[in-house]
Amino acid sequence: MLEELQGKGLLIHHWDADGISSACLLLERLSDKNIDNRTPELGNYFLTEGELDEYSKYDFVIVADMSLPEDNILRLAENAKVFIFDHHLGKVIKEVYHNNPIIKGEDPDKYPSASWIVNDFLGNDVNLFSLLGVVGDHEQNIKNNETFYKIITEFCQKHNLSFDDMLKMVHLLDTNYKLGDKKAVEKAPRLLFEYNSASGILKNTQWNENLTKLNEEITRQLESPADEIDGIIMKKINTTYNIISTITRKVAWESGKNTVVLNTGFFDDKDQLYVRSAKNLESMILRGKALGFKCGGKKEVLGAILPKDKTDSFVDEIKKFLTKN
Ligand SMILES: [Mn+2]
Repeated sequence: MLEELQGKGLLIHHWDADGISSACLLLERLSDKNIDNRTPELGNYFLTEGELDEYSKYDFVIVADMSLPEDNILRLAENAKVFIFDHHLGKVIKEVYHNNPIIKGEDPDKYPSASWIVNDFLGNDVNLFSLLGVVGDHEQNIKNNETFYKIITEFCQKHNLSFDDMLKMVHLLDTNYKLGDKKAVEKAPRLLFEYNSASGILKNTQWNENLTKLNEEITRQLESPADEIDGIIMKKINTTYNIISTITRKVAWESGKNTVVLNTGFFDDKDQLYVRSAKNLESMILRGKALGFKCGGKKEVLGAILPKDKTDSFVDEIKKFLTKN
């Protein structure tokens, strides 16, 4: 299906290890085509007007590991053939080729990453890139998925790798977006298939330097004191790095308490908010969406991007929600 594509193509992929691995697999298969790859503005789960405009010159567009809004997809489909490979929740877009087993009711445990879905579609054997996406999206938790942990373990044994090597590789890939380096994210998929091996990835000097820098910043931010109000840990940080999820996880796991982290330094005009709680946060995620914020997460995690003048009131609502019985 992809092999028959004509003209100039664009691959739009998520900025994380799964998005990069999925892009690598697609670019490898389409290496005889004229194809560019881009990730959206880091932190945006949609395309801007400028991006939509620029991307209207392509003959085909492939989207990997991202659930872009339906109106974005339909805009792209006005001029291009569009293909989506994804595993995020959302609804089927009938007008394009939409390969997302999860929204068609399949078991998410059988399709744990976009890289796995892409690899399956391409008819490849299990390989490093199909598994890096899986490890990237689930980290240690994949050990609870019997089928996939077995596949990963067998692959590692065969290639003389440990699970920690796999984790290290995804952490290295993720340094690019965590440092806010969109260009480096976009270079990564082609680098991956040039390396075509774990050792090339593990030895990438830039990514290793990035990882050291990020770890230093995370340690520094964790050392600054947090407030505790009514049993809720409230931590404010100001960093240009995209490390809020890591910070929140560490603070919450160490304290064992409901944790609210606010980063005022990532966007110029917006704040990043992250919440971890033992209380089911789904109603607050819906509340955030109803207020028009970019807001998502799962039962135990809420992430939101808030216009700076709305931050205080939404944080207050979260605090009230967490303290009421
Ligand atoms: Mn993914």
